[in-house]
Amino acid sequence: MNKINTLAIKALAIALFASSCGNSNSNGNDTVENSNQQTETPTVVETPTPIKEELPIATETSNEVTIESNDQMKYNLSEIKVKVSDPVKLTLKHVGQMKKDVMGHNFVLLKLGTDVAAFTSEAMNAKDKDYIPNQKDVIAHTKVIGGGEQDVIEFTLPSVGVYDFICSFPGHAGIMKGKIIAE
Ligand SMILES: [Cu+2]
Repeated sequence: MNKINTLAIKALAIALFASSCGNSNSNGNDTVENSNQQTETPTVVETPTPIKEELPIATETSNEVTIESNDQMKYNLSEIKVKVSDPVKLTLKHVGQMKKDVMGHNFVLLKLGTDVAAFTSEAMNAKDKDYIPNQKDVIAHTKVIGGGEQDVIEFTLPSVGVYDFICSFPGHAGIMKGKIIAE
């Protein structure tokens, strides 16, 4: 009977040892699996750079303004803030190189309430008037200039408001437009 008991104890000990080994093995496996998961490279989501379509905006109120126009048919400002009732000195520069019969630009400031679309379409047929079809809708305007040229105008806005300005050279006003805010 003693021998049998001893064998039984040995068997039990082996079983316990084996099971404890098994536990440590499975723990080890778990650790390996975890480390595998950690080393997986995360999916990189590339966000495409948005195309900048908004024009830079003049934020400071100033009655001395320079606005640039270029060969890409653009002004560099879409919003100009000025002080109402004080004279405004505005310089239009053409920083491109193209000639004025191909890429001419002007700056036409329209009175409040003007139908900009109607004025623009009339201007297309007013080449003989430097693309200013009438004076009744216009507060002030530069002449049409080509690359390397500039023109300076002075005007005073009599009342607070948001005034439209455009380039009235044919086909330009859809892009070359903005607001003067008199405050
Ligand atoms: Cu233009």
